[in-house]
Amino acid sequence: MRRVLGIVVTAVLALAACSPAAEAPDRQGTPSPEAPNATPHVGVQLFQWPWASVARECTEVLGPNQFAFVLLSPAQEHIQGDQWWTSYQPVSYQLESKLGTRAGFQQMVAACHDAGVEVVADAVINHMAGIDGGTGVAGSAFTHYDYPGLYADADFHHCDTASGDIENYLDQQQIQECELSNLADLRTEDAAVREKIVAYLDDLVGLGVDGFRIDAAKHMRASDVQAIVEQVDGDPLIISEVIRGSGEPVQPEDYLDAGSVFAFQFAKDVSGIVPGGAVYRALDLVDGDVPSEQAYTFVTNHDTERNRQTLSYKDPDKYHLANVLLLAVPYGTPVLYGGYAFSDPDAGAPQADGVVTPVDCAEPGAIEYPEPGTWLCQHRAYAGLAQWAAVVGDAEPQNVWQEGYAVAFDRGSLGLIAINGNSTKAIEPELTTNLPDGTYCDALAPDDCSHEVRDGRVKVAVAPMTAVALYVP
Ligand code: ARE
Ligand code: CA
Repeated sequence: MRRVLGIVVTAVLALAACSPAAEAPDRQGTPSPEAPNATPHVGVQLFQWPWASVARECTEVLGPNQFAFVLLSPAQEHIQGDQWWTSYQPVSYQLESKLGTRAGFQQMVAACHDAGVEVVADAVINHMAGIDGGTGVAGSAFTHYDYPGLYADADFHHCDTASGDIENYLDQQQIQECELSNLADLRTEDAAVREKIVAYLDDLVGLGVDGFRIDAAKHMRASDVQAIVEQVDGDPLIISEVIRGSGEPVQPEDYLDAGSVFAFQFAKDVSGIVPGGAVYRALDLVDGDVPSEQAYTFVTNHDTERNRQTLSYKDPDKYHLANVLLLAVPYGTPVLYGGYAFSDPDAGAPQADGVVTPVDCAEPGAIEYPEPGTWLCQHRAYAGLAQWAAVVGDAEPQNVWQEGYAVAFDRGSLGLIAINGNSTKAIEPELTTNLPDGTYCDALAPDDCSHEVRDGRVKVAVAPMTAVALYVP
């Protein structure tokens, strides 16, 4: 589907290129008949958001701002506990969790689709729970290797490291057949296990889910992941989570036959470029380690914001510019992030009686040091830039300008962005641009419509650690 959209944008750009500048809109918000069709491609991970809140976000924010998809937290029944990571310890494949009920899930998918937003579920299929036993949040009793009606002891690997855990990431067999933090490791090579997993994923597809994040994909053979996803109904988008570890025998590229992968390398690179002041190197980011069409790029996810391997809301200015770069450069499919503030990395989202309470977003950027448990909704600050990204599509950077720690470029003839990575000095360059003459608003500050393009030139004032993004609406 995304490939088809790619063709559409190319056609639209070809048309736009033919339309004389004089016919272009001269004010943002009053598109002319020649205004381009936008191609949404930006997604957002709404970490630990309950289904009802996701539904509302799709309707009120994501759809209207041209977000393409939302990535959910796991939907299946899980162990009890206040920590967020209970979501990653499945107990059964019933869609009853701290994030909502099966009916709520179904309503959420429908609401998102009505708003034009696709839904990507988080599929935890490498393992079941990591504790000795208990009762899941929907009432299913289990022990470590026994999930009545689903899996029994023979469905799990029992590897021979001393702890039963992965102890050496240089050993492929350990990575894939030992336990990741004591999590009961499914024999994903067995037909009977695959059948159960496929039935679970088919159930989600039946509810309208458009794609899957494959959690801990590194810990399943790439051939297992491929065999499983090939059996799933329809043609869902597949994004495998395979963190590149240097020298490790299992790497993201091994999973490209099964679909796409998360681009952890991009997250690390962008998190290195911004604090080092090398924002001018923005366009180097397009040389990613996996092909652009199969790379899902991000600045942070729920793991890296906790282990500090990438920038996060805890680095306000730098995180902001990293998110700008994420959407500005033509590499991969960007995934923004919306989570909650925390001081204890284990702390779950605000909840009552084991159920996450409705999301109440803080004003974007309003609080520098938010209280733990504050819903940050970081993605909302980029709603305008998501529209910018939808309009520029996959157009190449042109008219690249660079000075000190700042960089600016057009994306084709429909959008321009200027990014100032200097932490103390404002800039005000006069740039050459392909944008048609007119008055433009800043996608990052929609109330600022002071930007005048005349004869292919535009002067933009950019404060330290901020950006200005203009586009043809
Ligand atoms: C929790 C407790 C553990 C306890 C376990 C079982 O923290 O102490 O033993 O429960 O009771 C999440 C949390 C874990 C949590 C788990 C289950 O992060 O803390 O364990 O849920 O509740 C590797 C994997 C990668 C994985 C990361 C975390 O390759 O797939 O570790 N990421 C996904 C999710 C996580 C989730 C899981 C997988 C499990 O995104 O949120 O765990 O479903 C190098 C290697 C990487 C390795 C990385 C970290 O970089 O190259 O491969 O990532 O180190 O170890
Ligand atoms: Ca495994």
